[in-house]
Amino acid sequence: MQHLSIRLQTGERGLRGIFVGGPWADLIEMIGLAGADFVVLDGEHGSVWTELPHLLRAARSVALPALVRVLPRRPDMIGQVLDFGAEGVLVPGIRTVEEAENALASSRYAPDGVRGLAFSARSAGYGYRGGPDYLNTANRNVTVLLQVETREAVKSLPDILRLTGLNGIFVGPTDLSLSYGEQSRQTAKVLNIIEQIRQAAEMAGIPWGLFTGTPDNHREWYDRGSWYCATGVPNLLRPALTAWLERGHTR
Ligand code: 3PY
Ligand code: MG
Repeated sequence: MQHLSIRLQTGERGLRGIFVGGPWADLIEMIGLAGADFVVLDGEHGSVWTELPHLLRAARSVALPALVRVLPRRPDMIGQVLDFGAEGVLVPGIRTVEEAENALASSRYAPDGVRGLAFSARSAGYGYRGGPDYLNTANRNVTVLLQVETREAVKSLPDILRLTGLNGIFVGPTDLSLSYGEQSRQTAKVLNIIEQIRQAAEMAGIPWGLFTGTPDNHREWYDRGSWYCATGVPNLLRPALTAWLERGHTR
């Protein structure tokens, strides 16, 4: 399985991800077999926690890189999900450079960070793949995407983009719109802010991407050079359910 961090380092763009909010191992396998580039197991707004280790196994079985979205301002959760075998983390709700630094440091072992080490963890093959080889590659292979979805993060963006170890930023248009007093992620104001974020990331040479609700929306950002976009299972299912329920059922 090629690590997401390596694909991004080589400058690959247009990666496609799916957020999965429930404990559905079969669905994760389907998403991998369908050819998605990564999956985000949503521990912020979803109910994945009880099954997380099994969901990560399902992703691994179809060579699908899995990021876990942890809770905001809970850097202690980061090492835990990485120990379970997550490929990386998506960190929501970042507001300040310090919060961004904490998230990055929690994702990497010393000397790059402060992640706690246990070779007995699944990430180190329960000790079978531990030792220097593991330590030398773990920091490089992990993917840490920080969400830019608050007004404060937009203000701190130039400093956040300079942080060592940042694999990319991920815009959360929904929270961003709320943070700017808007009630839709499609307003001119919100789109303008996302465009400013895009330009700042491009100038800094940092991968950027965002949550896209519809295929058209996805295509638009893909054409603008997004490194990755992701949507959620409900966004995929709603139109399919409506179409199936309505087609051929006119009473
Ligand atoms: C948002 O739009 O706020 C998100 O976090 C999408 O993942
Ligand atoms: Mg959000």
